[in-house]
Amino acid sequence: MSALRERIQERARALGFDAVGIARADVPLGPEFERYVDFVRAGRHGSMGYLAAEPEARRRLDSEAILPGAKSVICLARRYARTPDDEASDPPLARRVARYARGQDYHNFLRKKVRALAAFVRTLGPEVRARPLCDEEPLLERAWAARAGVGFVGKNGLVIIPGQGSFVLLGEVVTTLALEPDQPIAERCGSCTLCLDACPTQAFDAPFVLDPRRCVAYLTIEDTAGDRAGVTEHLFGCDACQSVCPFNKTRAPAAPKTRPFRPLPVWEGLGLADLLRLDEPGFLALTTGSPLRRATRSGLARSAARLAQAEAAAGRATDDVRAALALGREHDDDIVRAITRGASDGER
Ligand code: B12
Ligand code: SF4
Ligand code: SF4
Repeated sequence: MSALRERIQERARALGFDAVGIARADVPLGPEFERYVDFVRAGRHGSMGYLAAEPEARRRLDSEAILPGAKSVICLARRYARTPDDEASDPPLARRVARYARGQDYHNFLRKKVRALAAFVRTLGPEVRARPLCDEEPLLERAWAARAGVGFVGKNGLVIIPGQGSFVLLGEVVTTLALEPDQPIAERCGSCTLCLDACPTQAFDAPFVLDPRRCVAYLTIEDTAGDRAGVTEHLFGCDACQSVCPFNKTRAPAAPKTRPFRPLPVWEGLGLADLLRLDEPGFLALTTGSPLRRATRSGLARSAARLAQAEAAAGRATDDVRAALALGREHDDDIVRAITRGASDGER
């Protein structure tokens, strides 16, 4: 069994994964699932209705929804932190976007790698089944990664890998192959509360307990019907609770490893007004291959309008901000119009 483990770990690293851990898939989650149940009961999923669906799949991986007969889950992490030198040249508007989303949509290339590992696992025994998973299936990826010892869940709710940080994306291969599991690692936050204090919208009800309905990532990505009240600095997603974390002060990987996460060429020279000028074909062209597609055209326009409003209120009404506010007042989305009509042009 340990020879198989080593071969899997070796292949995962060759595919570019930075951490690999194995957990038993035939033992359901316990307290982690109870937390999920509390989460849904409290309505914390907000408009993310999919989070409340298929609860059984979130408890166990050897279910109909994931993989009947599953014995092991291979949990994978891929880093996306870039060096400060590399980030220094990011276009201004791209800096208002969470680091994971400035470049290519990670789902496309990460899924290919998770699929490649699943294909390899299938060769390791007769009739071995293996299912690749990455982000979209109804499972608690962080809870499984923590059980597999990939890292620990920090007070900011993110999986942190000691020595590598939390700027990582997770994926899994669930398989019928029985593999020796890894041990979970202890939580190491200690008395630190930097992430809780840095959250711009006070989205944590308690350490480890996030209310997504107040999280900038929810407000700017998932809540496509909302008006983004309270968002002042972010266009899409947020990194505040990770940027301050001491575990992220570790050296970032250099290019080419992080190349897919460098801002796409479309960011060059792009301003807020450009986002408020987009028609549907323009939005589709701008967001080709980018995670920003998820925000929708009106959602992105609302975030741009909030940014323009906040910049003007702070006395930073550049030509771009003024043009964005003017375009917003004529926008076809009523919430964009409402945000920008209430904004002054910032002349002080
Ligand atoms: C929906 C979702 C969101 C929502 C809701 C997040 C939430 N907290 O529920 C929103 C849009 C807000 C969001 C934001 C972000 N997300 Co998100 N998101 C997801 C998704 C699709 C489902 C999460 C889910 O099931 N939530 C329900 C709750 C109950 O589960 P959970 O948050 O995973 O919490 C578990 C553990 O944290 C742990 N836990 C919870 N409380 C406690 C308490 C203690 C004491 C302990 C020890 C453990 C513990 O147990 C919980 C389950 O029992 C996952 C992918 C997936 N399928 O898992 C990605 C995922 C969690 N997101 C990810 C990322 C990168 C982000 C952002 C950083 C993006 C950004 N830069 O803007 C932010 C981070 C916000 C934050 N501080 O958590 C990564 C996280 C990688 C990592 N290192 O952990 C994931 C895993 C996607 C991926 N495949 O890589 N996300
Ligand atoms: S991503 Fe931003 S808004 Fe969301 S919990 Fe972290 S710091 Fe708060
Ligand atoms: S900032 Fe501090 S409390 Fe928050 S996750 Fe990092 S170590 Fe833990």
